[in-house]
Formats: sequence, C-alpha cells, structure tokens
Amino acid sequence: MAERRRWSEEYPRWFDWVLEAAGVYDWSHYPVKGMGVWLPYGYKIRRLVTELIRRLLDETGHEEILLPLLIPEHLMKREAEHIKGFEAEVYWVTRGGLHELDVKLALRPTSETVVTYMESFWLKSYKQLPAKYYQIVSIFRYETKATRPLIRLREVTTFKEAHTAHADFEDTERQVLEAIDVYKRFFDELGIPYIISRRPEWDKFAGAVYTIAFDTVMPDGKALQIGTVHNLGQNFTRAFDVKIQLPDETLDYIWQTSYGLSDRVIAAIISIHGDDRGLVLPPIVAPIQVVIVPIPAKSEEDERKLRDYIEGVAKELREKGIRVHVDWRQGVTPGYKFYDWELKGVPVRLEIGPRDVRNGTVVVARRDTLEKRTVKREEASETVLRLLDDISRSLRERAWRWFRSYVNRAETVEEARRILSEKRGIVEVPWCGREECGRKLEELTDAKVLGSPLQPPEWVRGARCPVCGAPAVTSLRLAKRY
Ligand code: 5CA
Ligand code: ZN
Repeated sequence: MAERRRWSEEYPRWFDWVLEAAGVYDWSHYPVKGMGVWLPYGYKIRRLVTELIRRLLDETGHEEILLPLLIPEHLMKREAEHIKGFEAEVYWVTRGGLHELDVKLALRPTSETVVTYMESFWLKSYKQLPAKYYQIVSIFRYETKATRPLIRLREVTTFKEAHTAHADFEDTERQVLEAIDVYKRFFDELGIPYIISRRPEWDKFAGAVYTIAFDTVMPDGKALQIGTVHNLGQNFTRAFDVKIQLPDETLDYIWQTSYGLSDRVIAAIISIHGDDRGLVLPPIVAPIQVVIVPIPAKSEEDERKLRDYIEGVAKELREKGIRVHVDWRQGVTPGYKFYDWELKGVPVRLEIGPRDVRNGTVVVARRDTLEKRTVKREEASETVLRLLDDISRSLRERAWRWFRSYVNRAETVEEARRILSEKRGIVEVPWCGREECGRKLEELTDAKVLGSPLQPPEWVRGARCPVCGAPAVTSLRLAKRY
C-alpha cells in the first residue's frame, strides 16, 4: 500500500495514494504502461458516472450503439487531417494467430472513421436527420507524454463518444450548443467547475472544423481538459463520399459533429472534491450514500435491540431510494470503520449505539465538513435526505469558489508569466487573434493555450495584445496543462 499523502500539499502523489487506498483503481501492477484495473469500489463509481451521462444523452434523443474495436487501415487513413493527427498514437494489429494480416487493423483511437463509413449505408435522406449516436467503450492511444492514472491513459476505458449527422451547417451549430448544454448539466450534477473555450486552430481535433473544450483546474493548479465538442463540417463525409438526399432532391455531403468524455471526469471528481482524509464523493456517484456504523452493546439483549433498531433505520432509508450500507464487520473498532468510510468518501455516516436506542436518537456525521450532530430517530430519513442535497450543493459551490480563484486576468506578458509560474491556474490576456502572437505567448509564459471564450468578452474592449500591441479582438486563456 502506498504511503498516505496530503491532498493540500502534494496533490499528484495524493491522487496515486487515494486511488489505491480507497480501492478505486490499481495503477501500479499491470505490466502494460498506461493501463490500469478498475477495482470493485471504483467500478461502482464509474458505473454511476456512466449511468448519469447515459441518462442525459438518452433524454436528449441520442441512441446508444456499439461499433467494432478494429478499424481497417484504409478506413483509418481515408481522412487526411485525421490520420495526420493520430498517426503517432495508433496501435496496429498486424497478425492473426500465425498469419500476417493482409489488411492492418487499428485499435480505435476514436470512431469518426467507422461511424462515417457506416452512415453511408444507414443514411439516405434528410428525413432521417439529425441522427445522434453514442457509445461508451475502450479506446487506445499510444500516448507519448507521461501517462497518469485516469488522466492520461493508453487504454481509455470509459470513453464516451457521441457522433451526430445533419442536413446542413446550421444544424451542426445547433448540435454543438446542445452538446455543450448536456455537458454543462453533467458537470454541474457532479459539482465539477469548468471553463468553456474555443480551441485555437493549432490545437483543434484532427479532422475538425473547430473544437470547443471544457477545462477544469486540478488541485496543483494545472488545467485538465475534461470534455470536447467538435464541429466536423463535411470533412469526413467528403473523404468517405457520404451523401444524402435533400428536400429539393439534390445530393449533398452529410454534416457532422462529435463529442467526448473520458475517465478524466472521474479523476476530476476525485481530485477536486477530495481532502487529506481521502475521497469526498458527491452523493449522485457515491456507491454508498449512507453508512451506518453500529457502536457495540455490552449485553446480548442490548445487542439484539440495537440490531433491530439499526435495521429499521436502514430499511426506512432504502425505501426513500438511498444507497445504504450497514457495517456489521466484527473484530474492527468503530473508530477504524469511521476512518475507512471517510477514506472511501461516503457522504453521510450514521453512528448508532445502545444509548441512541434508549434515547430514540441517531448521530449524523457529514463527510464534507466532518460536522456531527444528534437527531431524533423519527427525523433520521428526512435529515439524511436534506443532508445529501446540501452536500451536493455545498461541494459544487466550494469547488466553484476555489476554481474562480484560479482564473485570473493579466494585461502584460510579465504578469501572465508570474501568475502562471507562482500560482498556476488559468490566465486570460487580451489577444489580437493572430496565431503568431498566441504561439509567442505560449513560449514567453511557458504555458499552453486553452483558447478563447465563445463570445469576445467585454473587458478586452480598448485593451491591446501584450505581444504586438494591436487592438484586442478577444481574450486568450493560458494554463499549465496536463
Ligand atoms: N472523437 C472525438 C470526440 S469523442 C475525440 O476523440 N475527442 S478527444 O480526442 O478530444 O477526446 C475526448 C476527450 O477524451 C478529451 O476531451 C479528453 O478529456 C479525453 N482524453 C483524450 N485522451 C485521453 C487519454 N489518453 N486518457 C484519458 N482521457 C483522454
Ligand atoms: Zn498580437
């Protein structure tokens, strides 16, 4: 077991520690770099996260499909920009058993090429559009930057990719906004703060017309891209010659978008809400929302009464739809159990002992603030329900307050550089809009560009580009990035 680490002082190592100590993810043992194992408790968190995104996508008319993992070389290479961007990251299968394959097969790094190819068989008329598909699968990328658990994987196991098809450009623009809205609701439910930027031309998805990204800030002040939405225009459908019949009976290439999330979302939940004691899970993705820790009784009769009392409370909570676990483990002290469930981030703990049975009470402790109080037995389930709501809200608010303190403005290169090296986080500067100046800013601040807000912000009016001195047309966001 890795040594215990403090969230507040040594975040990257805290993250490795907590994944293992809380039983989320085993990163250290599997003998292939960039690939880890989801452990039982982590898998349950993962399942709740995927259930949430499934619900949001299903509600907005997306349909789940499942595409093959292997992509033949001629499909993978059809769209020139796409393969140029992914070339260095693709794993290839070249043998089948004892035979050299005639056609090399790529392990999908993403599925635009497969979807577009299949759409040529499925979609014939504008009447079938928009078509909105998604899948939640593993993808493989031979990442060359240092791999990190859940953050930079070579097998991304929780890749949620959506692919949509449209009759015209306007409809893709509408779809991009819908996708942004779905992702906002997703991150809001999880209490993960974000900033939405249009990535600069030199950092868009390979094959896209433009890319919109969601970034958050991790506890060490580095920005993490946690979701992306791409307008693909007709780039893929031209390359694959996928045309559709329009209302006026003419033919045109289909218009597309795609958008994705990954295991990084789970890394963000864990990192942003956690503390020195371990995980602090938002109730919506907590496998156990309430744990009941019995305080042992001295006599057998008291023990029996305690058991009935606790099972009664647990049953009532379960009937309200709450995920409850009673920790009846023998041979470990209540203190040890407290420690254990705090490490696992269970939002609410009830402590119930013989004294509570006599007094008709329960002790309620919340994981986020560690506050504890005694309430009447009859008020237990109402109190817990209110508390779960309160924890969700206060985790979200706390995370946003913290995040906002990491988004700062600078007027000069020197100031931007100072903030980025001392405090990190995200720095916004006025920008003339020229790539040359954007790249110069990256170089001078030793940071990476996140892009610009979707609308030019008010505050840049009258300001000047800190590199060339020309009037600013928008702002540019910079950060040290994962
Ligand atoms: N086909 C599009 C949309 S699904 C696509 O692949 N977009 S992407 O390349 O930007 O990936 C989507 C998201 O996956 C990214 O925003 C990022 O949050 C996450 N991601 C990308 N690479 C990795 C990786 N190696 N490990 C973990 N997450 C990753
Ligand atoms: Zn400039």
